[in-house]
Amino acid sequence: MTTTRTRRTARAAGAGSGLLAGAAGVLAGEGLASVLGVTGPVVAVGNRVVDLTPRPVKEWAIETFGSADKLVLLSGVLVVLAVALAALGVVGVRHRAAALTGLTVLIALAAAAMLLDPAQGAGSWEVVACVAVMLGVGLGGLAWMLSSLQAPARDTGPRRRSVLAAASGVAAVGAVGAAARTVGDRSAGPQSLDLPQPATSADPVPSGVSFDVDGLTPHVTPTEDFYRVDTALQVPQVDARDHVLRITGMVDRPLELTVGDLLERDLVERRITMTCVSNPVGGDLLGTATWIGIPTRELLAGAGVQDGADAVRSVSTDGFTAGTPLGVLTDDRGALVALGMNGGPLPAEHGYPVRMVTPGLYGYVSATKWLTELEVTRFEDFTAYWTDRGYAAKAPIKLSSRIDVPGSFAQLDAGDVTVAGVAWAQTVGVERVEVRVDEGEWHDAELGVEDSDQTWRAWRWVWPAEPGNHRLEVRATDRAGKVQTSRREPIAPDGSTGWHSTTVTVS
Ligand SMILES: Nc1nc2c(c(=O)[nH]1)N[C@H]1C(S)=C(S)[C@@H](COP(=O)(O)O)O[C@H]1N2
Ligand SMILES: [Mo]
Repeated sequence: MTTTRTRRTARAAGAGSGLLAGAAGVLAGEGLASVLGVTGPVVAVGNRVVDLTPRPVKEWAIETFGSADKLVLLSGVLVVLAVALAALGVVGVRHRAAALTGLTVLIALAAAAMLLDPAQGAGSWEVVACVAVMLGVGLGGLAWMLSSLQAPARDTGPRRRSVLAAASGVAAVGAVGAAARTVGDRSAGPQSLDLPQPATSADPVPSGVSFDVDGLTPHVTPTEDFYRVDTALQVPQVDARDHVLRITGMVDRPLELTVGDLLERDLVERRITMTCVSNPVGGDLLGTATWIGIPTRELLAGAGVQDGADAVRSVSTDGFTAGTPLGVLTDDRGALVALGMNGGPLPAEHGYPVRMVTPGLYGYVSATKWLTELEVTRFEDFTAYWTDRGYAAKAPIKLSSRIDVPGSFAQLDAGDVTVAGVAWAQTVGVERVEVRVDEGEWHDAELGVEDSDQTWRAWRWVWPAEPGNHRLEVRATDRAGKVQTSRREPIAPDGSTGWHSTTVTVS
């Protein structure tokens, strides 16, 4: 055996030892974390990376990877971790102390990420226990593996056996961690509650609200198709049995309401179209659901709002915060603290057990999910999750419209083609929708029967299509007489503008 070959083998064995011991440490930490119900080290590190990522990079990631962005990020964290562990193992073949110190530093970083996770109070004993386990398994495993590699090589038989013994011991501990994680994930609290019938039901959906056109967005979005926007890498799993909503700040009587307290009140049901500020022109980050909840203003009145307040800062279990104008939560638009969606309890993804739904404002300033606190305050006294990242403090939804059919680059036959879509101007109402072809004159579209000014409105127009390539454009006018602007604005700081268009080929 040449020396280079021996060295290469030693390096590979070192890298393998680092990976194996590190993986066992991470799995042990993940396993214990999931049994104890706290955020595990990998997701905690991912969450801190998200928090620290500058806005342009975040926007690029969302545009490039779409809803796979979180998977890409977690994979990135795992790849970086694997490379670091392998490198530590290689170093450890010759400098054991250096490798063990390096691993301690990695675990300390994970510990910091876990302690900073808003889902678990800093200094929680659960985090300390996970860190202890990671240190024990990771450092112990690496030391064991490295010393078995360094055992005198006079006889390769016993040495191979001791390496194998160490490797299988470390792997076994990792497997126990992985198993614990699976069990821990399954034993999360029940994800449902008994939602009573609302005392006030929503008006039935008027007939004629939509058109029978293939590809046209349905008036009420099925829950499983409803868009989702979360900053947290993992959907928070909240146990409704010990969830509390606090109403605090500039109030006469701070309140602490359990989910049971909330369910005992008279519930109302309202259809509301929610919209995300990140919806690009023509995008689908909006949806309509039937929400069941308590009027936000009743809860605030119960606490007694004091003079001088102009905002409500809402807080989520996951550390997300939003700032909503107090007036919007107390006027007649019907803002809700919601417990139900489309007839059932809120799904975990949409804020179980309780969230805000506020007509007329983009979600990031009005729709906090997994809601724990409504703090009555003043805009000048706080900032919130997205305002800290360059978005506007006040963000009413902008008048907008979208062509659902025909889709971009559709190949159509000449003759009558139905063009259809939705338009929205929440709390104002859509008065008119127009379509034009190749920048010709505008044609009035037929409007669906209005549900309410809080929901989108369907429209259609029959186009006598002639052969060629054509561009269709849409614009809406709201009930106040405002015509949707053609000016293209970006998503940040307060929502995109511009006309949606699609290009089609007719033959
Ligand atoms: N806790 C928490 N609440 C949140 C968010 C979030 O990331 N975390 N996203 C907000 C944004 S930007 C929008 S548009 C809506 C989306 O709600 P949905 O995911 O139920 O569609 O929730 C809002 N509430
Ligand atoms: Mo959003």
